[in-house]
Amino acid sequence: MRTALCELLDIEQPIFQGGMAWVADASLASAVSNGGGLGIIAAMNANAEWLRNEIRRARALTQKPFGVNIMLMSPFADDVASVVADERVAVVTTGAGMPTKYMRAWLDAGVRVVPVVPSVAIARLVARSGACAVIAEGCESGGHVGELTTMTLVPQVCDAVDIPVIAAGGIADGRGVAAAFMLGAVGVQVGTRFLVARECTIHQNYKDMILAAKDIDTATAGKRLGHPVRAMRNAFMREFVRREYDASISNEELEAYGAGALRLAAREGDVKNGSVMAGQSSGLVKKEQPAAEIIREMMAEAEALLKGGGPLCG
Ligand code: TUI
Repeated sequence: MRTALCELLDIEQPIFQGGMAWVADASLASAVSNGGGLGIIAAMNANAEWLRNEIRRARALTQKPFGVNIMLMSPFADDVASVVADERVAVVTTGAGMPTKYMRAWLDAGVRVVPVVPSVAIARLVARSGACAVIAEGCESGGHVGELTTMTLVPQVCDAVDIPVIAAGGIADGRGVAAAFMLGAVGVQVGTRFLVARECTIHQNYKDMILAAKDIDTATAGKRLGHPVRAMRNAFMREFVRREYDASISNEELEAYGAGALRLAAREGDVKNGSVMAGQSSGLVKKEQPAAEIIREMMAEAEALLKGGGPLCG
């Protein structure tokens, strides 16, 4: 299913893999790119050397374009932003803030900039400062989320900007892809379903928790700190929420309690005491599959629906 996004970024299918911290490394990103989508390495809180190494590893594993995601709250954001320009990565996506101060350097290096936006106002700002597309991410997503749902955010962002819009949040099968196109998006970003891609190197316990999830098994916490995060409900989440509502605990103490929790779950497999970030679509994710198969399946389902195979088209 080719759209304007495929022409813009030289990809075969209009599907981005979300830039998930401690998850999205060269292994997953190259598998998604080899499957025809846009694989993305998450720079997360890693330093410049780690990112440069992952970029080189991805280049050895795929000839196709791939991207890097910069988490703008990272203490290494300046350093990893420079690596993206130096290495002339095809695409950079950004999250958890405004990428304004890096735009000039990226555009001068020929890097295409695709920020994640949680609102119309931020979409307008990044479009004016040189973004070639935006990812409108609804609060169904895993990790750090805004207020609006995908259903309401995507069409409002489409109306507000002249650049292509990619929908994210809650999309894990062909029905979600078809719905995103109906809302005006020309591409989708998928995180949760790629957590269980065969080439995703996270701990099996994390994958198993996603595969067993029901619709209501995720929740958000951390609003008090200004950055609510969606993750699976578990012992860590319950304790985090208890501390969040305890006025005797400072914000610094609460931040400290959350630090390292995602790594603990994703790399060490402690899915009780770690943060198992995942989206509301976890309940739709049923089996571990190669990334290329996930892409093929989602896009074939979407294409069939968009050609008139929906429940009202009998
Ligand atoms: O960034 C994400 N998802 C993430 S980042 C992350 S790591 C983290 N760890 C602890 C606390 C917070 C984050 C885990 N998941 N998604 C993209 C995203 N960007 N969602 C929301 C935004 C966003 C929010 C505000 C983008 C721009 C923005 O600008 C306004 C501002 O105030 O800067």
